[in-house]
Amino acid sequence: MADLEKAFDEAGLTNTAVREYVTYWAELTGAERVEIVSAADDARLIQEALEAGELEPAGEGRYYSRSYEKDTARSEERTIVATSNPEDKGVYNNWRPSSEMKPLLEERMRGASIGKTMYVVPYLMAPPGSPLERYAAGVELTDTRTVVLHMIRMARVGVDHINHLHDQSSFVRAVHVTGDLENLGQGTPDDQRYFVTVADERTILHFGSSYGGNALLGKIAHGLRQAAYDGWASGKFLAEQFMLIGIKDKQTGRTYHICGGFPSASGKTNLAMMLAPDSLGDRYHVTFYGDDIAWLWIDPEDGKLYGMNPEYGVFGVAKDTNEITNPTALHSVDEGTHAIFTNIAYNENTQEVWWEGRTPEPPADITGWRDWRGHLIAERAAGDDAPWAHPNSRFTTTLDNVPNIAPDYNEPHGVPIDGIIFGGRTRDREPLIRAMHDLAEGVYDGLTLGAEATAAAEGVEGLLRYDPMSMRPFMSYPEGPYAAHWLKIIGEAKEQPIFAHVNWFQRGQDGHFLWPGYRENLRPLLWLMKLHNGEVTGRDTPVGIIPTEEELHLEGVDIAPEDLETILSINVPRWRQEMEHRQEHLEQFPNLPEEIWAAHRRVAAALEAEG
Ligand code: GTP
Ligand code: SPV
Ligand code: MN
Repeated sequence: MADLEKAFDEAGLTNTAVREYVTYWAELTGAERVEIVSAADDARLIQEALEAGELEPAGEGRYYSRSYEKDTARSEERTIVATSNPEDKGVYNNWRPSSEMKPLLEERMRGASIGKTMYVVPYLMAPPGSPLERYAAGVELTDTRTVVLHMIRMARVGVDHINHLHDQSSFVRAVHVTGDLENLGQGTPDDQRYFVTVADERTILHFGSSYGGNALLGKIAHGLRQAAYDGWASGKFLAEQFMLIGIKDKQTGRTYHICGGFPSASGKTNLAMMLAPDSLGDRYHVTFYGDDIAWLWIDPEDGKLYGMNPEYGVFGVAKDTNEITNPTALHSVDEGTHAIFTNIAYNENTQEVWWEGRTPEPPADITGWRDWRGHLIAERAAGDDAPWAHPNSRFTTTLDNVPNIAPDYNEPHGVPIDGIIFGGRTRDREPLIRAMHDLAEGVYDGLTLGAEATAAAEGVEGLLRYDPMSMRPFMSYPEGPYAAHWLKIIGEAKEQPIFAHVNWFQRGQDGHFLWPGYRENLRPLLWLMKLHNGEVTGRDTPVGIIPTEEELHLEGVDIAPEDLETILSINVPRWRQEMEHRQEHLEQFPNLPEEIWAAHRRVAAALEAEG
């Protein structure tokens, strides 16, 4: 292994525990070369990827890639959390014993990188100096160059993040082996893929995909599953699939910070990149901290709840992103940003890109256009109207490219949290916004978050299912202790954040969205902050406080009066039905704290008491 030692020395990788870890996996996978990566290598790696045909140019300083056609989203049923303690088994974490999973993954990975380069990607899932830094360091090993390029955009990457660790071995071991994508039986009974987080050993072993959360291990596997487990095991923090924004009131100079969870592909990125509606733009400005993950903790010095985004980039849904819905996102992937698009449509002559919803109609001149699979649109059979872009196609760009990035996003101390929101993709019942009365009701609401499944995961789109706190696919420990950990952490905050449930997706009989959404979503959030400040009172209902029309300040909003009435009211019979489903849903979880059941009974009783 003389070569390896030389490579470590040349790259300045001094952490001996990391050196041992890399050596072990280089031998096991049979990698031909080992290359230690830092963010400064990006331009060279991009050039290599272009030459190898892994990327194509998409205008000046932008790139395009296609994934294998059966590898386009996270696979929830192949994702497993393993530990040595059977009590870690929850309803959603797909728990397996680590003694079973580790040998299985090692067997899959043995010799799988023969002839390939193993890239060593040391990363940090936190701003440097964060109080949670000790949980944030990791080293991803991957055999795929485009995964490295995505990691450089999505995380802070370089050996400095792991050389100076207090405890040299306190980094997450994140091993990614792609495997032979064409022979893995994706979605068949003979599926070979496994995406395993061995949580009590802080080890991630992912085999069989090079797409998104399956392969960028700092993001979902470390930033959510591993971190949620660490936060619980240490008793110190929460790690949630949350966006995090600031709303600056230019008149008073105050900035409110709101974080919140919506299930995958349900609007976090769009909310975090929101422009204020024209009529409110002189007074309010929304700043972006994060769009997918937030870690939350209590600062022992001032007793306040703080939050930060552990990521360094955005892996955003392309579909329906346009000048009207999200101009901020479009600018974050302008030419020169070095953004990477995946699985959208691409014109090989002009290097243009397109996706459904980018413009109302696809490009009229189809010359040179290929769909996400790489097939020429011009050669499609008559009547073939399959989408040009995959519904889970994405763009990847770093935070510095996001036009409304918060000026203090890189500050290690995080930002104080004023509000926590949960939002589903729900076609009926859920009003535009309802604020909770207290912490227990807030956690209860999060646990009963229901939403339609989306294309971000393999499975049936549109199917309604519960998705507690939007963490169902990322849950790493049992739901009862999860609820208790939430009550404990937030309960310690000297100033309690206000909780609310939002829904931008209620629909009419004909399927149209009742609420225009996007930029207008600022209005209910402003109302929430006013409610928190005691400036408005709203209208109390059995399921929370909802705004009156006047309190929402709807000037300039394009909405029919009957639609407005629907989204600002509670359908009591429909809610009574829902309570039965909630009861069943919560009964699955052993050891759910009594406070949660009490909140459930309180809401049920209030609904029964309604006329
Ligand atoms: P993940 O990255 O998968 O976790 O998704 P996300 O929660 O960040 O979702 P994102 O903001 O990318 O939105 C997903 C889809 O919902 C996109 O196609 C958006 O155009 C659409 N969307 C977002 N906000 C709204 C809204 O207010 N109204 C409507 N109708 N659609 C929205
Ligand atoms: C999600 O599916 O919620 C994502 C994309 O944020 S992925 O990184 O693929 O998990
Ligand atoms: Mn997500």
